[in-house]
Amino acid sequence: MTEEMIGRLNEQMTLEFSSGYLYLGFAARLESLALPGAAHWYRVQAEEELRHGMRLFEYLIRLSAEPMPGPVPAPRDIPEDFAGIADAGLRHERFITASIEGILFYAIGENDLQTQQFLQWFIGEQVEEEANARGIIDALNRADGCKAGLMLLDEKMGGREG
Ligand code: OFO
Repeated sequence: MTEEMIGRLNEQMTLEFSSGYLYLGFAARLESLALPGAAHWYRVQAEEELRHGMRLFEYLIRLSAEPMPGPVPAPRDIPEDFAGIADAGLRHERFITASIEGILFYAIGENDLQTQQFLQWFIGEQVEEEANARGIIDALNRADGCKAGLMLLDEKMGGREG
């Protein structure tokens, strides 16, 4: 594995941890907005992001490369309302998908078959991540500002298991 590849995987690992931090920021804002179910959903998502980061951590170790977690920035510009948060979540997941695809294309160029195979899991996971983010936006659109619809969505999101 090249130094460049190790650097890219380390960067992705840090991005996954950063995603978790961002979603914790979302959860905190949603608690302030009295939407505990949606806040719970993003808390669980934050834990999932930690597991994504750990997959990269363990992969680097398996290949005798040292994982080097980078600085995780404080979540900034958290939107003021739920609709803004949902949009920001989808934008973020699209950014993560593009980042993973970039590493995969690099692995293809390097004939690094192991990393190509390792990244396939993330490619599939990102389909799910984007679908979940779109699902929240769609549900909010269906509620169309109706308080009862919003409460129902909040309750449903509160049922997410870890
Ligand atoms: Fe790790 O999938 Fe979201 O960011």
